[in-house]
Amino acid sequence: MAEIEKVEGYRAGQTFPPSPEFTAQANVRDPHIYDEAAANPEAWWAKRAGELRWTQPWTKICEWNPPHAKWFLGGRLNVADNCLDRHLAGPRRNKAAIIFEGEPGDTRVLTYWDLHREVCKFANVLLSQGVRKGDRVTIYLPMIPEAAIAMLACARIGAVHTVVFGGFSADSLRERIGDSQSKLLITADGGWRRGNVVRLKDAADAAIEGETTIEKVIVYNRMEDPRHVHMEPGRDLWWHRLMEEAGASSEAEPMDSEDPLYILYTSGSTGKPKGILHTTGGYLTGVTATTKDIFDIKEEDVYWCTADVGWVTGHSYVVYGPLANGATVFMYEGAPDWPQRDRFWALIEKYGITILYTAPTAIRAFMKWGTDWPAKHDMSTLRVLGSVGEPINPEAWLWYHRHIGGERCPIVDTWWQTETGAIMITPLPGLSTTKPASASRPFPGIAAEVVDEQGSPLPQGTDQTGILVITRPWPSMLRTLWGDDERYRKVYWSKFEAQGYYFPGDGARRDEDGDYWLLGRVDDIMLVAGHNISTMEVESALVDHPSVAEAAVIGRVHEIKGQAIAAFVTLKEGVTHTSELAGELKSHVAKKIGAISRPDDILFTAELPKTRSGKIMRRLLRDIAEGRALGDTTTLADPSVVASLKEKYSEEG
Ligand code: 6R9
Repeated sequence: MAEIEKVEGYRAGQTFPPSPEFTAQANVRDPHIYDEAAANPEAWWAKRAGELRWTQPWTKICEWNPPHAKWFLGGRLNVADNCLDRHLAGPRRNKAAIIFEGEPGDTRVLTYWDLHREVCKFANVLLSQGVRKGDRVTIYLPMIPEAAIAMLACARIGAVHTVVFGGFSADSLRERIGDSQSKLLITADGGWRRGNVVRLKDAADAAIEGETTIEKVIVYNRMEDPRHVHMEPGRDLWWHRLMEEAGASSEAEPMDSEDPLYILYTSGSTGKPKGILHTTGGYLTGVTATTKDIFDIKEEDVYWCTADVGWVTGHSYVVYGPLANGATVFMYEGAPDWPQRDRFWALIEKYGITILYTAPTAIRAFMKWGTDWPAKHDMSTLRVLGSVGEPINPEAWLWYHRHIGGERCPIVDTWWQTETGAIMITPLPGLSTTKPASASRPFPGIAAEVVDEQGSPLPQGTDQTGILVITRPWPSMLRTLWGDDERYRKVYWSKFEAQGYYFPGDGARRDEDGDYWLLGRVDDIMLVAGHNISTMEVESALVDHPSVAEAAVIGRVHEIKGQAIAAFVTLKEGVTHTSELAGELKSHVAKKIGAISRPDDILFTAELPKTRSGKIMRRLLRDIAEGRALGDTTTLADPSVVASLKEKYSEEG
């Protein structure tokens, strides 16, 4: 297992129990909840669902017709009512629901009262534009409070939102609008990114040019002068004009527990994006319970999840989970290095952020920029740190622990997917003794297993790389793929059809203690001379070297070994790449995890190809290493990165 070594001040194999002070105040401190939930998962989830406000109780907890599940059948509730109205009766009424800072430094605070009013008014705007329960609404906005307002307003009237990340192109937006058959589009004239204006309205216009299902476009005026924005008469309407006329009284639509809440597209590595469908009662139960237990949310917390609302993390852990818990959510529009590389740390100091939830890709960038940036700021308010999106390397985990968490904050490394709706494998911060790079164990009520290709469980503590499966339905699971149930069955349920297991597509191992180690996508796991080697472990060994900032490893076809290991490496600032260093890195990996894992090629690069949510696209690196034409690059943050890598590889490789 990827163990720490050679990090100053830490021992190999060191584990991190929560401090007694943390445990004493934690929302969850009784380890028996694992047993309680395992003994009767349905009863346990029903208990968690009972923490929400239902306007009609359910008559049945779960109905499982593999691969289709329904939860809390017959129950009625409204997500916006639970996130807003429910908090207005008590002291939360005047509490900050959203604290916002834009990239240029503009700030806004919306109390629960304010947010409720805005959502009610916008719900009336949607109704006035002909949106009805079940209709799809596409949201294409920057990271501003209006994104949450638009989502909650849809939920309030029962419209199904589909949020498209504001960094996506007109083509991606067109495809998602077409697939969801949305009738209304909500966008803005623009947003800020590293001092530049991202012109969302131009992309929106291009996306609906010609044949489209979109009838109306509501445009939020974020930039200076609305007169410079092209508005199509009869189709485009200003958000602020509509809001001036909208009434503030609105009844939340009592939704059936299984009514759709949203569709969110995930770009699989191949094929067209999958429209993940989430419904109402089970989803809200999952995100509410996990937010409360895993982030240890308290009334006085200022919680910051740095994900954009365009990703599932933004749906579940910026908007629905925290607001359902009545938390104060901090929202920031821009880049972490604008105007300087300490923007995040400055924000933490300024707002007294107590809980930070971010991604390994961001942490590795911070490591690369050096410790002086965080050291400049007082971050003593922080008390819980979270990680999501990719396996976190032990080096990055320890850096986060020391330089951001001041060695006092528990780290919750949370494994989950757009499809799972809510966090599935995670520490509980007051209970779990964590190990750098292990996501600990399934959240109470979640049943997971690590199996071999045949679906037989692998013993704990084995060296063999297994496949992660979820063995029972859970409330926040996707219900299907929008308009393509066949693909839903095929992608997630056909691999272990006989056993009825959900197949997430990730490799994993379980150690002697029963802790899970997530090893990346199964497609990324290499087979070198008959050995399964996880790309993640080789990457972690590389990142463990003091010169390396980030690494991406792939297996390329090799005549003799089946696959050979190619590593794409970015170096820390100020380090020059030499062939000696390449040799040193190869030996470093061999020494750390064994000669079989020694990389055959090392290629130094300034950037790695990543998706817009920061995940490394190893598929494209395989295309490069095997000299193929590049596959689909539309989801890349910066397509020029792969083009220049391809050139470099053919020169050096
Ligand atoms: C929430 C989110 C899902 C995939 C997932 C896995 C990877 C996410 C992880 C992790 C290891 C973690 N992943 N969290 N791998 N440790 N803590 O990221 O959803 O965008 O759908 O991606 O991300 O490979 O299967 P999504």
